[in-house]
Amino acid sequence: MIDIRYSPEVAEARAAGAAIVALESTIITHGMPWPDNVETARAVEAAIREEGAIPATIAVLDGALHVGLTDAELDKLGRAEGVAKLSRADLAACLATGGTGATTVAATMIAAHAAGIRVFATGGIGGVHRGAEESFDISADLLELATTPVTVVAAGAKAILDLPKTLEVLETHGVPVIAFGQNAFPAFWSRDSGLRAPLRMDVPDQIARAADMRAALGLSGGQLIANPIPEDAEITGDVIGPIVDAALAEAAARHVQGKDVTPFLLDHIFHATQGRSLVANIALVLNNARLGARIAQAMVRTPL
Ligand code: PSU
Ligand code: MN
Repeated sequence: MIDIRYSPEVAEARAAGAAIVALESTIITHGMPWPDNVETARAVEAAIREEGAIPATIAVLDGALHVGLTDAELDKLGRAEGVAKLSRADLAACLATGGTGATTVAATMIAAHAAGIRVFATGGIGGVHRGAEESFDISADLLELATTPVTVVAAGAKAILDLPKTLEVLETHGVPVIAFGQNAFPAFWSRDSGLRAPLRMDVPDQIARAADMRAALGLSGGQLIANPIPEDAEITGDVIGPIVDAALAEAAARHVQGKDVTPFLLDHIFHATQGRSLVANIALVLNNARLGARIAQAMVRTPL
């Protein structure tokens, strides 16, 4: 059995059977610059509490798997440089060697499941990168969604990815992709990717029931809830599209590869938009956290 370090708040919530929403830490260490990263992480936790659930930010600190970070731990992680980015392939090795690392969507799902947490809110998931037919770069997040029974709330996937291929891979692996409150699959900064989402639901209760039905059917894996960015924070495709293309060209020119691709692109787009991409990013993460809290409560009301 893995020794999980629960924060006092999360330990209390577990004992009380309260609704808990997991949060990833790669978004803190690799997704946003300091100090916006720590401020956003705190605001996201506060939004979950406001909605009546308890946040559990997940990370590996000095070889221990933490579910729920104290204020001091969150601050230290947010300021740290060169923190490892942990996906399914790296999590166990980091724990075994006493390392420190931030969890991606895939690793956060694994840890949340180990802690009995069924809902996880984030910004965007990894997916099939553009040019994957050459690079084979497909995020482990997609296979994790096919394997681990956690409902992940995200604002779709970024236009830095190949969205049609991302949806195809999810379909192949039997992952339900459920747009919340609209028909279109959202594209992170934009509400509409131009692609139709395979499924749609309009109330958190249905999402909770769908998770229960998967479990009852003995289906492995989770579900992806694609929650569009709030209208007032949206950056439409015609504005962000050319910026994304320029970022991709720069990444190719510098031969950025593997794990470094997503953080490189995010940083490039942040500078190219004079920070507007970050403002949108913060708004959508908050929005996803609130929906995650509502789904977690629906799951607790009528547990499996
Ligand atoms: N997409 C975003 N923001 C992020 C990430 C993805 O819009 O911060 C992070 C998440 O932690 C995600 C990871 O799980 O990048 C995917 O990385 P990769 O493509 O290397 O699997
Ligand atoms: Mn990759």
